[in-house]
Amino acid sequence: MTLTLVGRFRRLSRHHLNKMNSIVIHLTVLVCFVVAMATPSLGQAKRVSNRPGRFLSLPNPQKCANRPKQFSFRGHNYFFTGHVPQFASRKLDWLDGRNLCREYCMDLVSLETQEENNMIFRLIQQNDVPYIWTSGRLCDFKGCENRPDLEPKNILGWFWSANREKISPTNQVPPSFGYNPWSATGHKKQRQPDNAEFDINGTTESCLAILNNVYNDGIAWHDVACYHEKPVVCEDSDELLNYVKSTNPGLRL
Ligand SMILES: *[C@@H]1O[C@H](CO)[C@@H](O)[C@H](O)[C@H]1NC(C)=O
Ligand SMILES: [Ca+2]
Repeated sequence: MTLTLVGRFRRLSRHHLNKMNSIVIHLTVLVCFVVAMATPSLGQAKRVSNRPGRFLSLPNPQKCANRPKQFSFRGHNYFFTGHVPQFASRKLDWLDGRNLCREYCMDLVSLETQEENNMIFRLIQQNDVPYIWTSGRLCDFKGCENRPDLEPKNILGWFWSANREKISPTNQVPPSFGYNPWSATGHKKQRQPDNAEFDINGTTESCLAILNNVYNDGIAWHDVACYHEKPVVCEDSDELLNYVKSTNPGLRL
């Protein structure tokens, strides 16, 4: 059963990756700085306008070698900021959350399978965590235009920024899942993603958070404006680990 699901997921991933070839090329370059740049252009500048241009952080080899490893899944290590003494009270906006993880050769968690999603839902439930950020991101920044394959954006425009893998159509049960992880309700009493804050004051809900029963809806995925501050779960980034490994021979990661 597990093997079947794994095989099915791998095939699917490859299929996705094929479809993703062009977006990967764009995103590899673009995600590196446009996501950072996109924040102000999405109307979220008010809260961060006193900060200079924001960019993705580079990994710190020492931090990578000593990164917190609280639990692991399929060869990746993870940590929850709430359980790291020095970060226990930290709440970060989405980009700062990515950057905290990235210094440790990690990135915000990506939830490509039900098994991994259940593991994170359990962490949230057992520790009564109100919400966390994931690496999920709406492709609504520069470089995402003229992409019929990403339309309509609210259904087909989501991806995991940590590895640039596409997220299944938001209105369907993802292939490796037995349920749709997006909440069936929210601020507008509609299925997520609902881009609700845009209707309130024009701020796009471009980032994927897991909320714990905020709308009496259990633990579920929501699109949320990226400036909100939340604790995060970091997950090993193969890309950053490989980069630090190749530039620091002998370093034990
Ligand atoms: C938009 O509305 C939300 C929810 O009321 C509020 O928290 C946020 O500060 C507002 N943003 C702006 C830019 O006015
Ligand atoms: Ca929402």
